[in-house]
Amino acid sequence: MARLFFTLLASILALDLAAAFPSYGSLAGLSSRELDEIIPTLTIRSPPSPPGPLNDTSAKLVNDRLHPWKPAGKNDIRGPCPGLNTLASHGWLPRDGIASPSQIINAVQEGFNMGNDLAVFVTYAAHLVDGNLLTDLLSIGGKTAKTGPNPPAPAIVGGLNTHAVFEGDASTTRGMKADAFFGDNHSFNETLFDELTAFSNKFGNGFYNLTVASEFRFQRIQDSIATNPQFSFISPRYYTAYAESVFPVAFFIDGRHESPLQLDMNVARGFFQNSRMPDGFFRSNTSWTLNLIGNRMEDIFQPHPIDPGTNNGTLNSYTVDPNSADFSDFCKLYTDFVNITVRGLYPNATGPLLAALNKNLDFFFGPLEGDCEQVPHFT
Ligand code: HEM
Ligand SMILES: *[C@@H]1O[C@H](CO)[C@@H](O)[C@H](O)[C@H]1NC(C)=O
Ligand SMILES: *[C@@H]1O[C@H](CO)[C@@H](O)[C@H](O)[C@H]1NC(C)=O
Ligand SMILES: *[C@@H]1O[C@H](CO)[C@@H](O)[C@H](O)[C@H]1NC(C)=O
Ligand SMILES: *[C@@H]1O[C@H](CO)[C@@H](O)[C@H](O)[C@H]1NC(C)=O
Ligand SMILES: *[C@@H]1O[C@H](CO)[C@@H](O)[C@H](O)[C@H]1NC(C)=O
Ligand SMILES: *[C@@H]1O[C@H](CO)[C@@H](O)[C@H](O)[C@H]1NC(C)=O
Ligand SMILES: *[C@@H]1O[C@H](CO)[C@@H](O)[C@H](O)[C@H]1NC(C)=O
Ligand SMILES: CC(=O)N[C@H]1CO[C@H](CO)[C@@H](O)[C@@H]1O
Repeated sequence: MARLFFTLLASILALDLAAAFPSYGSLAGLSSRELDEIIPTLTIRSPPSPPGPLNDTSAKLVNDRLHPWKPAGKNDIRGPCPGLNTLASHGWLPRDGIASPSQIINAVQEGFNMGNDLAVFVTYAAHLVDGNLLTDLLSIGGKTAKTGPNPPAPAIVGGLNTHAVFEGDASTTRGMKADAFFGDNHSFNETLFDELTAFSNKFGNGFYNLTVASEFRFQRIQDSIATNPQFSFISPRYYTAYAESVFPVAFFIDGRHESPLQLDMNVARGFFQNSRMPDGFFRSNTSWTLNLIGNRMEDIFQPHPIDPGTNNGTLNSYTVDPNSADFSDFCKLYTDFVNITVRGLYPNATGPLLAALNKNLDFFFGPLEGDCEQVPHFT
């Protein structure tokens, strides 16, 4: 009797777990038992090859009649990225914030003129750690608490808020002190935005430019070293932090007025706080490739070079981590991301999951073909 009861209970809980599992939830870190319960409930979609580059990369109206801003509805997901939030709130991405990698690549290219190599690389990096590789779906935010018995650590099913893998410490405008240690990590923070404005006044004559970006990035790192005992600033976060400091000058400036590269702070607020393009906004006139963004990252890094490292559990204990990839070796960013980050999330993948993993790893490698050596497929 008791046994029957527990068997019934277990199957109800299992059903609940599977039924509650969203199509965009990441399967990373789940046990084989959990995978056996969840995978049969998913509609598997074999991922298409990523879209190619735009044919026409000139500036054009992107806040147009077909892409009006609308506030996010109560079930619409938004996350830590003002670029993707804005694309969703203008309908360049599905307004609910759930998309396939191909949809994201098309949207960042069409809406902001992100270069194809950068779009493919960043999108598959995010998808590999935060997306569902079997349904080919990813959410742009909304960490979903895992329900059901024995929630594994991490008790999350993905989305771009998944801390420390893709999203990370020392953000520009997000989160209290913007580090996970302090709790909230993705909502817009007025105090931080005001600090950014003060830096723009001090170093950019009221605008955000690469000088402001450099000074503010440096200040955010110093602040984290002094206030967050667990501050971690190693690859891949090391790279994304500098890249994200460039993105506002690359993508939030109207493509008709890109010289000099300076961003009006009211326009910046629209994107960061309201996920909103200015009326009549034209996308950049430049296709921002990995190389172009990389050069501007150098501009931000050079005035205040800091090597990747971590605090060791106490304040002001920042220690360089010689094992982390840095700007001198871009291929190591790729190799460690695959061999350490992704492998760590999927240590035992088999069957369709393993096949999907390897296929997405191929897509992720695409932009580096010819420059780096591909890591062998997982087996
Ligand atoms: C191509 C796919 C993209 C993905 C997967 C992505 C993902 C992310 C993630 C996870 C973060 C949070 C990192 C953190 O601060 O902890 C972020 C931040 C950011 N993203 Fe994106 N992003 C993408 C494209 C873009 C585009 C096209 C833009 C600009 C139009 C953009 C602008 C930014 C900015 C400015 C931040 C920093 C926000 C802040 O620190 O306050 N991103 N992105
Ligand atoms: C992967 O397999 C190893 C060895 O069998 C096991 O110790 C580990 O818990 C498994 N990891 C996951 C996430 O299932
Ligand atoms: C670009 O042009 C090629 C050849 O004309 C065409 O096949 C392709 O669909 C175009 N791509 C886009 C995104 O319009
Ligand atoms: C915003 O960040 C500031 C400075 O880090 C912090 O003191 C404040 O509590 C944060 N506000 C919210 C609403 O998280
Ligand atoms: C940023 O703006 C300030 C003030 O106008 C200017 O001195 C500085 O050279 C600008 N930086 C860049 C990289 O254009
Ligand atoms: C974009 O606009 C800037 C400033 O007007 C100009 O210097 C640059 O040559 C343009 N780039 C392209 C690709 O048209
Ligand atoms: C952490 O670093 C500080 C300062 O460098 C050092 O005094 C301390 O012993 C280190 N603590 C640990 C646990 O390594
Ligand atoms: C990555 O891992 C694979 C499989 O363990 C190994 O063969 C390869 O040498 C590793 N690559 C690097 C650069 O560490
Ligand atoms: C790790 C962490 O701090 N996560 C927090 C990120 O922000 C969300 C939404 O505010 C919180 O619910 C998480 O606890």
